[in-house]
Amino acid sequence: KTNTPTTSQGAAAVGATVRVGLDPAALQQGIVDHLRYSIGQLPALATPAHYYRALALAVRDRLQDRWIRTTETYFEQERKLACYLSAEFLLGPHLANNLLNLGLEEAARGALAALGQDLDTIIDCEPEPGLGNGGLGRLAACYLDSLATLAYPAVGYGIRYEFGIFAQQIRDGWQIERTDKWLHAGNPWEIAKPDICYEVNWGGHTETYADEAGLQRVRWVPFRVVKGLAYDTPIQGFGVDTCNTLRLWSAEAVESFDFQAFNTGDYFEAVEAKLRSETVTKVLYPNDEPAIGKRLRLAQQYFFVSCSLQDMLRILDLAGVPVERFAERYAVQLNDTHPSIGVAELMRLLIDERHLDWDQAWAITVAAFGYTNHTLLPEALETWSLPLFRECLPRHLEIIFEINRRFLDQVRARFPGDEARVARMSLIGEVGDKQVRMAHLASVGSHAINGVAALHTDLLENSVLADFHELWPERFSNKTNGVTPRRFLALANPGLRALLDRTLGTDWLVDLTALRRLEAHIEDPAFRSEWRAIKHANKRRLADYIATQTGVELDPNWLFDIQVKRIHEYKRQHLNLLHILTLYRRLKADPGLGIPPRAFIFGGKAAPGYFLAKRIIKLINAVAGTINADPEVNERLKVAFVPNFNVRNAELIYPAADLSEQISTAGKEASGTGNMKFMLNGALTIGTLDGANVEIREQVGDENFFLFGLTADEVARLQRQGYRSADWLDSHAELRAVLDMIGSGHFASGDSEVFRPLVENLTDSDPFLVLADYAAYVACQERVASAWSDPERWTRMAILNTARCGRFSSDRAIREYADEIWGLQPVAVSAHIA
Ligand code: CR6
Repeated sequence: KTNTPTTSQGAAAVGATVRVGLDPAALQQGIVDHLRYSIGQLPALATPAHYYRALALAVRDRLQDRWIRTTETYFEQERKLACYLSAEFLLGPHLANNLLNLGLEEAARGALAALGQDLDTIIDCEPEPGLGNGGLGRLAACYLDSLATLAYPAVGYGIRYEFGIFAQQIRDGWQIERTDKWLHAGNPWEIAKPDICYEVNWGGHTETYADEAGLQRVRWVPFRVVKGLAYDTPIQGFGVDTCNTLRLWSAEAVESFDFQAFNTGDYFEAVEAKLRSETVTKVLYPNDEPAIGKRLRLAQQYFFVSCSLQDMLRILDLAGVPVERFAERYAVQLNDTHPSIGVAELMRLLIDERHLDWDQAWAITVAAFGYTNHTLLPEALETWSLPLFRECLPRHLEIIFEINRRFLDQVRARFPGDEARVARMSLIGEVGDKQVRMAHLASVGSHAINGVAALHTDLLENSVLADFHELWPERFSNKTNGVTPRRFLALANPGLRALLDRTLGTDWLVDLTALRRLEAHIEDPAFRSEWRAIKHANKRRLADYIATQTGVELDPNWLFDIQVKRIHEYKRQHLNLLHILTLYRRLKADPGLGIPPRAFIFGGKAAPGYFLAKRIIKLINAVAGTINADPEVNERLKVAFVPNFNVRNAELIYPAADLSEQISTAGKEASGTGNMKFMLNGALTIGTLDGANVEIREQVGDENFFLFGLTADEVARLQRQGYRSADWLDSHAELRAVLDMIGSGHFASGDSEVFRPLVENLTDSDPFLVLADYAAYVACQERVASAWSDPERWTRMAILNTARCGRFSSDRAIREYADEIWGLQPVAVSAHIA
């Protein structure tokens, strides 16, 4: 396949060639028309932002026939549909991606040029839909891209947050959060479907009643009802006519006015009630791996899951398929526990509303659901306090009690007399205050449970979900994460894309294992030098961006050593800093020291309430300020913090990396996906044996991966034995000196308070074993420096990284989900309307 569309445009047959033609002239006409008829802008006064909207609308027109035809095809062919339930979809800008997937890039460039506009400038006008925090949300977006590209019938279901992830500014070195008003200028990609809406109950109590047949039934009498409205976004596959749907729900008050209250004169009470309803989808919780059991978060989860399941049932009704066959028509995947209330909600819908009996409803539920776990961190495993849960979802609590009663009977039958096990496995936790354990609900209610990298699945089976694995080993499997090569190579790295197309042809775009054929070119010096030129240009591009954003000037000839990801203690940005400061001290002591010049680049957001993470950002910026201004070291070291790491600037960052920092405490990072994006773009990894690093190293071979640090087993053992970070300090004078330097206020104009909490965290408890891994990390960085000093060797290793990244395509991951969990077949869509 190539990157041009494989079928004719459907509209041709209905005589609308001019309207949605794919040639530059037709596209130009579309832009001009939208500027006039949709936007109402005089061409002479149109800004790039106006052109962005006009082009986006013209491109959406060109998706429309495919989109409708895809929906129609699924409906007609009565095929199984994958429903990916996720509280987050970190989509990133749509325009460039849709142009790529439709094969319209050159046409768009030409059409705009004819109008005196530059495509890249126009692309930069798009506000980024940041409806996610990090890896988990971006994974969902990559999976949508692969599902459509592989022609799998699928829908993404989620929340249309009015404010996505906050925009990060850096002021005086500190993170400042600004609200993300991504919908401010409208969203040309979505189509509101006000007729697709559902009522969602909240609070109140339950009652029993006898139905016409005299059977006892339960009725939920809610305290409040909110309406969920569908907003659809097209998800166009690459090189195919399949255009799937992302359906996001927005909350609205049931009545735009409470007329009762209005008539009694309580106008403001009525308006307030309306506002309360609409807060449900106002804002994304900005916590990666969250711990907080907030009522509004539960409301968000229940709201979107209920709308989605009601939608599935409605579509089944429309197709005339009896509800008993729900699981034949839907595979419902839970992206972490966030949508796991779906297990109880589907039971409620089937029993209370469709009047199925318990056993039948339960068989359907378990057959339909699959659960993906994304974390082992105990503080990130979702639980809800029982009283809160009862107050918000009284009917669901009853259902969960009944699921639990039957489940624990099963456990007792299998393991007689083992009450400790029963307590461990219960859906209700009794340690301290009682809680509902969402990971247990998801596990009991799903026929398939998976982790997101081999090591992670292994740890899941042997720790957090060990009891469940013992009971149902057949439910468990691994599905190592993947990333889409369309966005993270073709779009992000046009230089490399061109080289690959020229060298290998274009099938790597839909078969990433084709990059293996690059290995045949590794020994070609001309190829290596082309490779280096591309990397150099990418580094220039990033250096320019960093200079405009931060004022820090970086030299593209230096080693670009990059760590971008959420700021978290377990990800150990502070270990990276300790290495930088070690080099800094060594250079200060010996200015003639022969170390290769390096630019250390960081980026990432901290949860607004995460005290230590915010201090780490401040410390990075403080160290950057000191080092960059010090002529004794700044010809060998520079440090930059890229503000507001997001999908858009990620596309500039990954292709510019020489070295990818994946240095989490072993056993803590479930998979990582940034590690794969760096590899795809030819960066070498320095990393621990954690998450998907393990598999990356397997693919590239030990000699092409900079490995250091304790293994997950060693970490666990050390912590069991009682880890004392002070022991590591005593034996390492250089480490002690670095920590003293941070503590002394050296980087804070003498203020010895700001960084004290960070230093004390390391010296007193060091929960993520930063000090234990310090010496190995510094030594490993010396191996990096020595490899870097041989550019030919480095380039060989870099090419090999790209060549061996085939396994980490989201296409591979999605095929595994489809084959092994969902039982899903691709469905060819042809947009040709005969
Ligand atoms: N924070 C994991 O920590 C993984 C992604 C996607 C995470 C990360 O290692 O790559 O999910 N977990 O599987 C959660 O969000 C709970 C993440 O992004």
